[in-house]
Amino acid sequence: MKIYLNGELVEKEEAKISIFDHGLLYGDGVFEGIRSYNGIIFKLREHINRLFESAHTIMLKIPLTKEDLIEAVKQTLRANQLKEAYIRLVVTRGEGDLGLDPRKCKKATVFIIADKIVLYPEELYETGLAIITVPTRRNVPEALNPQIKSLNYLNNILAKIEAINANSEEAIMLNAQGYVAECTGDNIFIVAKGKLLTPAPYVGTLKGITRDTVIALAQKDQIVVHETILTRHDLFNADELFLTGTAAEIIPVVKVDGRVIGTGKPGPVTLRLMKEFRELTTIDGEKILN
Ligand code: PXG
Repeated sequence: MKIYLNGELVEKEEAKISIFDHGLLYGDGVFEGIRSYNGIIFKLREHINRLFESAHTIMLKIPLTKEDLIEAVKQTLRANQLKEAYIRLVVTRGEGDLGLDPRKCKKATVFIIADKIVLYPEELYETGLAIITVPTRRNVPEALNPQIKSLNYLNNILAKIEAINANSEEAIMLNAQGYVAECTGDNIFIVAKGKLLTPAPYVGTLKGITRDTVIALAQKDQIVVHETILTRHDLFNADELFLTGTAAEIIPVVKVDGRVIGTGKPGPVTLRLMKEFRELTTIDGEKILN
């Protein structure tokens, strides 16, 4: 496996960074998880734009232009001869000293990993997931805005541990007020009375690229979409519920905290969006070879 590290492609064993890197010492950095389908990188520009926005908010200077970074992602995929891949793009504050002061970090560290994609079993897309709400609340935007895709994932990892302890594949996280925010690595949607509803980003969610894509597909299908405030009661009484994320794509949920959602089977709107999303991944994106 070849890793892109600070402008060079190196073997995995040689891809090493300093233990003084503030990405490691403090989680000071930003990242993206991107996917390629049959040699087409899905929504690459949207991911690059979000990376630059996250970096801008934390005042981290990415030492490459957007175009250079796009080229570096393609180069990494070509070097690994991967057509179906999960791509991890990471920019850290770089090497500093033991203090928090980011001014000590003279140059950001940039690396790109292109690996095989690990998928949920296909069966789960047919039967749907049973998931739970966990006690750990999503970070409040006033402290660490979930819209920043930072290397600080401990909040989500704590929630993931609670889900694992309860034998659940995913965890629904509420915000500090008790409204539904998102899952540990996925956004949440419900279908209620023919409308598609999802928590607004100000509730405390990442503005997922898959989320944006699903909103656009639904609007094209003339489905009314609301970015709003949702309670657990809204989830329990929804007609359909599904999660969205780069790795999971669109995955139906049929049970939340023991309550059956709708008919207990993936619903028609979910199935239609899943089909349309999969079609889109075959055509919409940046070709690796060009
Ligand atoms: N919310 C959070 C908190 C995320 O980290 C999403 C939603 C979905 O966003 P996209 O842009 O992918 O539609 C994410 C991104 C994992 C894993 O291993 C998942 C993410 C990030 C890192 C690891 O499950 N998901």
